[in-house]
Amino acid sequence: MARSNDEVAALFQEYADLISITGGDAFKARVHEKAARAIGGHHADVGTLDVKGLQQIPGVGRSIAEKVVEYFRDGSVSAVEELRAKIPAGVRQLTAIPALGPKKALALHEELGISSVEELADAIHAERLRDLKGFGPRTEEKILHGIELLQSSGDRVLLDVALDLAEETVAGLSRVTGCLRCAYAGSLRRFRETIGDIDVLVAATKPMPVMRAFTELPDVTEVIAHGEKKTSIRTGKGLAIDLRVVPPDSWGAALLYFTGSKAHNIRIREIAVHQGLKLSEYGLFDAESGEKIVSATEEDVYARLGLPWIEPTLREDRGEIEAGQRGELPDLVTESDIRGDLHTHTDLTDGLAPLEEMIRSAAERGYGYYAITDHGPDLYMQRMTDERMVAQRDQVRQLDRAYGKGGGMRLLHGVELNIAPDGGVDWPDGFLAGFDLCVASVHSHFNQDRGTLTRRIVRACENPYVNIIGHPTTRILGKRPGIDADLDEIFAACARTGTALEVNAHPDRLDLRDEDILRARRHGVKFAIDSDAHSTLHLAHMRYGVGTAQRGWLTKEDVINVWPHTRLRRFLDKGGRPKRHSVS
Ligand code: DGT
Ligand code: CA
Ligand code: CA
Ligand code: ZN
Repeated sequence: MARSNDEVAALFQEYADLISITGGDAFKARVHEKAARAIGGHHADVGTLDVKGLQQIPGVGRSIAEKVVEYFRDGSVSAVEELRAKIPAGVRQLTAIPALGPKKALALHEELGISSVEELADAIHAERLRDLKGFGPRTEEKILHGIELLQSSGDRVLLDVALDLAEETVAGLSRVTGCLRCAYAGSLRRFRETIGDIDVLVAATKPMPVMRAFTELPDVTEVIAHGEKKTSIRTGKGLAIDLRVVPPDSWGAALLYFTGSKAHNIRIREIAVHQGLKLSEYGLFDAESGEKIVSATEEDVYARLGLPWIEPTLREDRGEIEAGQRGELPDLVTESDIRGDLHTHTDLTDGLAPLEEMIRSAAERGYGYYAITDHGPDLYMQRMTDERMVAQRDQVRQLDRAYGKGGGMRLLHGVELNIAPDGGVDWPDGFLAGFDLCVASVHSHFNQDRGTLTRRIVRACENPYVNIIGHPTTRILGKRPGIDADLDEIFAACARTGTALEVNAHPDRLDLRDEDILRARRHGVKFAIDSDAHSTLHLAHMRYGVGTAQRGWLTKEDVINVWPHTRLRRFLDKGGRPKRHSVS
């Protein structure tokens, strides 16, 4: 994915925020926000396009295209710089607080002179916001909660950002003469949802050439430590990378050690001690003689400890060691097992690409089936109508005939319904019966009380046409906490009604999260790992969903979009719901 697209997208998003903060034209702000999304999801690197080429991107007009060119020519955009100069950086920082929009941020600055997150927290505690219009005790509470969320995500970054950087780093170091093996380890290899720092491991007899090449990588902004065994750098995005170079013979032991987790390492070291052995990043040794026993591969080390090789995504000391000892490790779902994507959008609603482009990209991924699930009419601003939906369905049916030929990719026409505050959805049963599948998601009223929220989602599960609960907790990492509902009651309802829970693969969401997946699985729930793609690029997010599913111990049997088309269809039938017509 082109990093320059992300940069430009972030710049225009900031510009839109700045326009709003300064009380500028709301329409202009929206136009730039839309352009930010379009550029972020564009398949080609915008740094390589000229004004004309840029204008081919939907939502990008002449003035925006010129700003993009200016950015790559001068390294900045004067219109953005002008607005930046008007607003103290602290006020812009305020808008990063979930629950605090640009308008409120500006009011706080103008009325109370607040210009940093710390000053805001102090002002709330001193009850100085009470007299301000539009800031009740409930708003204060929400802001404080938002500050907490912002600070707890601290300096950790999202999985996709870290993975892109790690893959570039590994590719760069692998080219250095003398680098025999190179891989990333740490939380990234375990696919944790956020990453503190990247850990890279190299096997080489002479460490210094690799260490030097590492400090000279293009993105390095600071060398934090530079040595024979370990070198640490900081990169442009603030993310740090630790590099360890080990002798080739220690590769397996080192990879095991630096993959972690710490809790997993401690457990296997205990097992070693019980057997009169000593385990370190250099190998497994006899505790008394100090003689090395094994160290070359992870398999060797695990085997000597009486364990099968354990998938990195399981290494959290959540029972994987005991399961390994009993020979009962789960046969985890992998990305190549995924036969299709069951939650995706087109430009009929808020997606960026037209139907045919999305379908073509899905076919290129080798899928056996693919569902289009644009938003229903109840979601604010989506302008969906019955006619548009039916027209899309006709198109999908036609494309299905073309793509499905000779065992190709089957197309399912679906919808992402909006779960209303009372648990109802956009359409009555008669209309829903025309869809091949329905995803249903919560998109508003996140703050209902626990009982209401629980009943709301349970009612959606009980709808005979709802097949998948989309992004079930609605959390956005670092921005919005998950809803406060009784998840166990929801999981039980899913199992009872034959409704799958989504593992939303978008790196901002990863919802359900690993621990909730583990809990849901115990209820016997089935899952759908979906990209929720709003552009062709997002289809590739699937890998983050699969990693998260693995962390939740999911097997092929648990995941409905691993199943063959006919078995999937049976599941979608929810035990014989009334159908308008059958397509299979
Ligand atoms: P992060 O960076 O916060 O996302 O999480 P990790 O797991 O990548 O942690 P990090 O970078 O501090 O260390 C990488 C691995 O090195 C960690 O997963 C396990 C191993 N490790 C680090 N410190 C210790 C330790 O004190 N004891 C043991 N047994 N292993 C450690
Ligand atoms: Ca790390
Ligand atoms: Ca580290
Ligand atoms: Zn969606």
